[in-house]
Amino acid sequence: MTMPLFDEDGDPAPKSGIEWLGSQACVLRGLALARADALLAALSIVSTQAPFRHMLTPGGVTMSVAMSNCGPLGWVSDRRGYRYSPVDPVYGQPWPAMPDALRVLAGEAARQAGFDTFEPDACLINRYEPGTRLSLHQDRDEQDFTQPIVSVSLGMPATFLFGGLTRSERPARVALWHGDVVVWGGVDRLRFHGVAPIKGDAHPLLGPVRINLTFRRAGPALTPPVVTPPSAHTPRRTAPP
Ligand code: MD3
Ligand code: FE
Repeated sequence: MTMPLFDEDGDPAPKSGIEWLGSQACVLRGLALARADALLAALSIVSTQAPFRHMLTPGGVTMSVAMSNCGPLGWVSDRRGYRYSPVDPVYGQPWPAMPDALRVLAGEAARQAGFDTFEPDACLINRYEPGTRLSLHQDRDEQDFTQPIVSVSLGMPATFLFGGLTRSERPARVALWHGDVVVWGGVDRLRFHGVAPIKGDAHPLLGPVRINLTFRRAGPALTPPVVTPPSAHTPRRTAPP
């Protein structure tokens, strides 16, 4: 038995499996597909509590990608710069909690890519409309570059630009479809990357929209508590006789 490459309408069959983009970067084709309904339901609740907004760049330009966040920290941009904040600046309230369905998917994806423990404290939610793009950049606002980044694509497809460690290196183009999950870490963590302008037909489930979830460890690394051994000069309390 072989898998048909096209369905009865002539559409290509969804891909599955793992594709390596770098030695520590891969696409997990369709990993989120079976869970898309649950993810979208969770996102709809989050975006009622923290609606999508167009942030200002430090240069005063309105970003074409609309954003929201969930989890302990959220990525924000304004005239003062880029940073992670525990508070949604629109309401002065903490960001909504990270739904379990999202956290569990991010952990599974990281593990499949070879990162055994990933405990994200930030989930940035990007919303693209046709014509919207994200120019080439590095993600360097996080405290710990040893932690991977997990990204989940939903809705309209996108051409992801996967560059090198310098801006001048010409990026590879990788198509990302609804349900694809990408993991980047280790030596690939600081690669330049971006998203080409979104084009094509509206998505059957989401309409003319692409949603990308980016999970990160933005704050301090989770390190085991440091145990200080008793010093030789500290008098030791002995058990009473
Ligand atoms: C490649 N978002 O929000 S995460 C972003 O489709 C962002 O919205 C993309 O880039 C989007 O900053 C997808 C992609 C990503 C994150 C970190 C990387 C790609 C990376 C680190 C190294 C190489
Ligand atoms: Fe990025």
